[in-house]
Amino acid sequence: SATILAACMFTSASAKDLVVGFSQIGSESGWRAAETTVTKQQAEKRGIDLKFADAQQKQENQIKAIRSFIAQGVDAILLAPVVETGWDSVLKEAKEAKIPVILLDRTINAPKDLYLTAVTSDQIHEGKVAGDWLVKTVGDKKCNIVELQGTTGSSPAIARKKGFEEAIKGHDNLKIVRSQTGDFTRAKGKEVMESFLKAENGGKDICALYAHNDDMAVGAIQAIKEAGLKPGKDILTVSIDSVPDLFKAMAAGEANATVELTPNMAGPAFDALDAYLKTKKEPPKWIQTESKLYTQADDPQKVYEEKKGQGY
Ligand code: GZL
Repeated sequence: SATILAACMFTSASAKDLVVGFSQIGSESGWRAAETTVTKQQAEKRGIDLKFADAQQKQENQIKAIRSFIAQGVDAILLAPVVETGWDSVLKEAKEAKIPVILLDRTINAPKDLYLTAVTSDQIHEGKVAGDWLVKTVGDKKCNIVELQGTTGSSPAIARKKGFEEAIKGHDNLKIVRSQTGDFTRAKGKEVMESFLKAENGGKDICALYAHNDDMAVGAIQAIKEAGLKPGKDILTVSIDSVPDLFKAMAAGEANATVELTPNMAGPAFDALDAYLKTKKEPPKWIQTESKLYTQADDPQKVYEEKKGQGY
């Protein structure tokens, strides 16, 4: 009857009444692709109408996307900021339009009143966990380290470098001999690792690789094998994200350690948004996600299978 039809229309309309714009960096890594998948799943589950924009890792595309979301009059904006700086003016426009902005997985250098909250890991801690593992693993043996940095100017690249250096400070047998950005991608990680190997006596002088994400480590592992060395044995590897392909390498003895980063930043973000829209009470400025170390002792094959179901 008309009443039932009206009721159905009302419920479906209210279920879809929250419209959220998501300015995503791109799909530079397996982790980033999983974050996109999980964010879409979380929106679907909550009946949120998600407007998705992929910036191909360019800040100007993210700024354009935010402006378009403002013009559309969305209820909220999710932003995974490719770099830390350059956001003030566009976020002021969102604030003037009374559209709350939530940061996902990276932070920015901007006044805190320009965003509602940031859902991220503690990226200094991630670097420290990685460094502490290497310190413990090499003992007092001389260990020359090469470092593949994340995207230049991004909060994870800055923080993960800082945390790792804190961990190895005071252990003079550990030294970072080469450090360069691989832009968080497999291809660039492989290319830069090839140059490190050439520059370091074919890799014979390299004891360990620290990569700011697993995708660069996976690319570097390929380069190490092509140079005739055994990754995981001749050159130890430690990286961050805990994506399935890193566990595949670990199960083959070709990778040693990874620090987990959940791809589900959107769940806590949507929960905080929901509470804020209902109560108008601001959430804390930082919602921290956990970091866990995995090594070859943690049944990597089993973890690989489990990870395949988590958006990867
Ligand atoms: C970290 C996130 C990083 C991942 C990379 O929170 O921003 O970006 O570690 C991704 O895989 O490129």
